Amino acid sequence: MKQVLALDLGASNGRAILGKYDGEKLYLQEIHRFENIPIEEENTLYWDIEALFFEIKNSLRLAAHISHLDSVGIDTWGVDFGLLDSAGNLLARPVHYRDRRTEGMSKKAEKILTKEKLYQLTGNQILDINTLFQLMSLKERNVKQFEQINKLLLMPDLFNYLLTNTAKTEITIASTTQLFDPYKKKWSKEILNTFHIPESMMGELVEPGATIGNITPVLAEELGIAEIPVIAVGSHDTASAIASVPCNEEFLFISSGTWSLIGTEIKQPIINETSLYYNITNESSADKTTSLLKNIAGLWMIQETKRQFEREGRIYSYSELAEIAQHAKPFNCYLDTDYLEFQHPGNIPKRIRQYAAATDQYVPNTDAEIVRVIYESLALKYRLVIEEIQEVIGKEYSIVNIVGGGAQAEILCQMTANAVGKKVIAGPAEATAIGNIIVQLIGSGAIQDLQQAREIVKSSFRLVEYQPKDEQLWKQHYEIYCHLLKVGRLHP
Ligand code: LRH
Repeated sequence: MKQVLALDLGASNGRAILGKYDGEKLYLQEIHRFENIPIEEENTLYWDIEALFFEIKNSLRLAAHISHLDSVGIDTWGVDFGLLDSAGNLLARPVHYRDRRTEGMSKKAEKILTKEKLYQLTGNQILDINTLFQLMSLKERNVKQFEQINKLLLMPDLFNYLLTNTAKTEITIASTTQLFDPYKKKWSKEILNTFHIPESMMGELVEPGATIGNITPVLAEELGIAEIPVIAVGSHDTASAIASVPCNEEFLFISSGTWSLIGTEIKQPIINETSLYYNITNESSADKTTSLLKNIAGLWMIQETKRQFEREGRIYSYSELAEIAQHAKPFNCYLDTDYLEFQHPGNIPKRIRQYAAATDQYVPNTDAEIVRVIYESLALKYRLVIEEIQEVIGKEYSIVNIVGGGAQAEILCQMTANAVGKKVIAGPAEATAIGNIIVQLIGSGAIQDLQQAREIVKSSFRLVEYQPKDEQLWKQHYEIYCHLLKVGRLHP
C-alpha cells in the first residue's frame, strides 16, 4: 500500500487528503480542512501565509500520526508568488491576485510589447492577474522592493521551499505566469528582457513528479515526523484537476471550482489568430502535454453570494441554494459572469441588481432569483467557450467531463448539459487532490502513467451522467445571450 499526502490550497479552504493506493484502487481520506481567507491590510489583499504554513505543518503532523507517508505534494491556484531576499527570507506577504493593483496592467504592458507578441511568446490568455502584470504593478508602486528580489517563487514552490529549504519552480505553475515559453518549456528570455526582469530571479524549473527535497531535519523534529520527500506535483491546481479527468480518449473538460477552466488536452500549443481572438490559454499539463483552455468565472459568484447572504443573516448550504434556485423563474436576466465588478470580493447580489438595472433587464430580487441567474449565465457562457475551443481545435466533442467541486452542483451540471447539448459526466469532485496524488504515485513508479491513472480514477470514484434536457429552449436563450454579448448590451 502506497500512502501519499496531497495538500490542496483552494480559494475558500485548504485540504489535506491522504491518498492510499493498493495497486488497484485509490482511496481518499480527508485528514484536515482549514480556512484560506485573504488578509486585507491598507487596501491590499494578501495571502495569510503564516496561518497557511501553520496549517500545512498541522496537516503533516496529523497525517503522519495516522499513517506512514511516502511523500507529500502541494498545489494551489496559478499566478501568485512570494519574493525572497538574498538571505532567503520573504520580503513581504504575497499579494492575492484578487487585489485590484493589477487592474488595467495588461493594457499598459501592451504599450511595451503588443498583445499579439505577448501571446505569441507565452500562449497565455491575457488576464490582468497574470504574474507578469503583478510584477509590473509591484515595480510601479514599490521599485525598492522590486530591486531587493533575489528569487520569485510561485505559491506552491514557496510552500515547498518553506518545507525543504530548496527553491525550485515546477513547470505547470510556471506556465500560468505569462513569463514562460510553452514550446521550449523554459522561461521566455524575450519576455524577461523586454520587461527588465532578471532571469536570475526566476526559479530553476523542474518537471511534475520530481522530488524537491526532504522536509528539513529541523522541521521534521519540530513536528515529530520523518523527513518525508516533498514532490513537485502538477502544482498548478488546474493541472492536477485535469490529470484526474476520467477519460482516455479525447475529451473536453470543465474544471469547475472558483474558476471554470474549460478546454482539452493537446500535444502541442495552439497559438494563432483565432486562439488569440478568443483569448484561449496554453498551459503545461502534468504529463508534458498542453492544456488548451479558457479561464472564465466559476463558482466564485455563488460562493461570494452565499457569504453575502450569511452576512445578512440568511444561512444556506449549497444544496439549499440550488433547491431555491430550481423554483425561481427561468431566464429572467442574463449576466456576463466575467464582468470585472463580479470578480472582486464584496456584495455580489447588490452588484447583480445594479448590473441588471444598468443593462435594462429584469432586476433579480429574491435570493432564489439571484442564484438562478448566476447558474444559468454560467451554463450559457460554458456553451460559448466550448464552441470557441471546438473552433480553435477544428473538432466537435460529444461529451463534457466536469471535475472539481462543481461536479457536485447538480443544478449546474444539468444546466450545462442542457445549454451545451452534450452528455455531461460529472466527477470526481476531489479532482485536484486526486491529480496531486496521482502525480506523486507516478513519480514513485507505483502507477505507470497518466493513462493508467485515469483508468484507476474511473474505477475508484463515483461518476454521474447528465443527459441534455429542454435543448430547444436553451438554444433559444443561448442565441439571445450571444446576441446581447455581441452588441455590448451585457456591459454596463
Ligand atoms: C484555478 C486557477 C486558474 C488560474 C487562477 C488564478 O484555481 O489556478 O487556473 O490560474 O486560479
